[in-house]
Amino acid sequence: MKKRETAVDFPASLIRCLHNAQKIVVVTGAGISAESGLPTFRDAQTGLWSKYKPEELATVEAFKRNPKLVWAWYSIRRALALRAQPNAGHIAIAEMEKRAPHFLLITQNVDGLHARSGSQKLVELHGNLHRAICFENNCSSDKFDLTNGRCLNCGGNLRPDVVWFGEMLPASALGAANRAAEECDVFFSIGTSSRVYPAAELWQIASQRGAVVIEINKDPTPLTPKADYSFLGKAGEILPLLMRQVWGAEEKLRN
Ligand code: BJW
Repeated sequence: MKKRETAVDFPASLIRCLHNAQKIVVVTGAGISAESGLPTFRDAQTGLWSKYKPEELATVEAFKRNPKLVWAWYSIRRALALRAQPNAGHIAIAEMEKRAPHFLLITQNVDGLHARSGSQKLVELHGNLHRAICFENNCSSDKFDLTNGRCLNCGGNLRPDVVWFGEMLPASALGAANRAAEECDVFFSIGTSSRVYPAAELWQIASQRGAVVIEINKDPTPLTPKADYSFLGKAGEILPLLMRQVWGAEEKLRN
């Protein structure tokens, strides 16, 4: 690691680098939505769900074993996501898109909060939990009973349109993410444990191609010691401060 700063101590070299950046890539994970009240993926589950590990629910095997259980878990998360509001971190990233000459936001999240905060140049690597697909056949979505997770066309189970462990990521999304990581000059990793591949490879691709890698995360990750700049703290607090210092005060970014 070349440098480590506290949350409010942004060095002049970083401010200059962001001012001059031509292509900025931002990768986010569950931590960016934590301040909107959504549990991160590896947070301990609470209540009814405390006996299940998310890693064990997000697989085809788990779904085949107990489709009702997995559908119920996603139904609760869908309802939570719909009730949640984008936070200052989401909004700062949407503002960054407007300032950078070229920009791409690559999210591992399936909650839809980035799009709701105004991000447009957005790739959803792991799908979106607000969409469903027929698990048995390629049936059309106008015959889905979303309440009970049934396809009314073939009678089969519905599953959320997300990427589970062991499944391939959508080729176009992954292709766009890889290309952007190869071409960017600044790469942000925000609110992700950087443990799930291929997303966890993107910062390595960017770094090998000479990009400046900046991490903003509450806890240290495998990326932390390798990042050019690492800020340990909440994205919803650090990002608006950084945005104001780099691109000037903006009404939207005020707390
Ligand atoms: C804050 C904060 C605040 C809190 N502010 N920060 C290479 C090596 C080893 C294994 C593999 C490999 N390549 C592929 C694999 C297998 C596997 C994998 O990666 N396994 C690892 C666990 C080792 N990958 C796959 O299977 C992928 N498919 C694939 O590669 O296909 C080809 C292939 C198949 C088979 C074999 C080999 C190749 C698919 C991965 C799909 C991941 N899907 C999930 C579920 C999506 C649907 C859902 O949400 O339910 O995606 S799993 C889960 O993890 C979810 C997340 O998007 C993803 C990443 O988690 P994330 O976002 O980082 O969350 P957390 O909770 O881990 O971290 C949150 C962080 O935020 C923490 O660090 C906090 O500190 C921080 N935080 N509050 C800032 N306020």
